[in-house]
Amino acid sequence: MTTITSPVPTTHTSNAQRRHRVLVTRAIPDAALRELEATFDVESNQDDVLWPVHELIARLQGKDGVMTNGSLRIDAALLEACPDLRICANMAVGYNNFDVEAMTAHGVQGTNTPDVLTETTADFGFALLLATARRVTESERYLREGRWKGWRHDMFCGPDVHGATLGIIGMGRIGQAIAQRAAHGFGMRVIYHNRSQLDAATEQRLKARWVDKNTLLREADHVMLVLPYSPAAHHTIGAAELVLMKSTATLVNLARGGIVDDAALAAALRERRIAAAGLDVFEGEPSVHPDLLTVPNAVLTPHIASASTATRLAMARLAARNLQSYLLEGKAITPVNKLANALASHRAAKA
Ligand code: 8YV
Repeated sequence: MTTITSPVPTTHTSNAQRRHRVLVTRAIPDAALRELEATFDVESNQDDVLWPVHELIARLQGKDGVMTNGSLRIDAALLEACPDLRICANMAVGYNNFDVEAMTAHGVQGTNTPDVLTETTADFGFALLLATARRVTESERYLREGRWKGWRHDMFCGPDVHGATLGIIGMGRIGQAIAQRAAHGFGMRVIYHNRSQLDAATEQRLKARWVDKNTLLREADHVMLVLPYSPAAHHTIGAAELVLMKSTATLVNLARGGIVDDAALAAALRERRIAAAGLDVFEGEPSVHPDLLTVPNAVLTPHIASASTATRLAMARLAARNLQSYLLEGKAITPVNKLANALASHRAAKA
């Protein structure tokens, strides 16, 4: 059920006239919702109804802030239609759902949830890597289907993870947390590709070496994608890149749908041009390319890399704190855009 809590006067509001109004577009952990309700008049959606855009826009009228998730597009058209909006707090570290330029032009602050999900997401990177290389889900299906008749020396053999070469594309916080696990937990050789090279001390700590993308694809036994989505990152891995990979290699995509050309990947998997893939994100999700659903050598999960109970709560709390800090004190905790003059000119234009 959608609820609108009744207005309660608070000393927090700067003009002390009214409590700020906030829309939470999807269900969030109850504890985070209670924290928001202590400060704001909150319209929530704990039944997790997917609102069409016109309904979302209607609900945003009179709202100062909105908590979004990574699949809700915030663009110029929506901002035009919601002139009261001052902040969009994404409950996600990725914010490719934001048209940041349009938000800045409209004087709307954007925020995300970095750091709180780094370790949980890196854990999941390893879960997918191990499941993919060691054929965990494929062999489980075989067992459940009653096809297991006894031991064979080559049953579900796959490549080793320990001691292998891991190629990480995207060496931000999550990439570094994966490198840490790889080098220190699994004795892997880590090579990485990133726009900027890490400083020497960090490279040494992570035992990681920068290489160009093609070298990474040729040398890696396992390739892990953790770069943010941008138009420039679209199809970072397509047919041409898959050709460079070893036939025994695996590919893990933890990043965003669209970074991999899913059709090209499905063809490479079907033809065994690479050994296997582990995918948590998909082009056009929640739809999944039909060919990926039928190849046996793909481990497919529904965008759950950050889904530990504690981390999802931490993400919601950070998004809530961003709303509170910005609306009550004028300063976001983890901003993704700088408003500066844009905010002033927007306010002037509205006055
Ligand atoms: C989110 C994610 O669960 O943080 C991100 O960027 O991809 C996930 O942790 C997802 O975006 C839903 O908001």
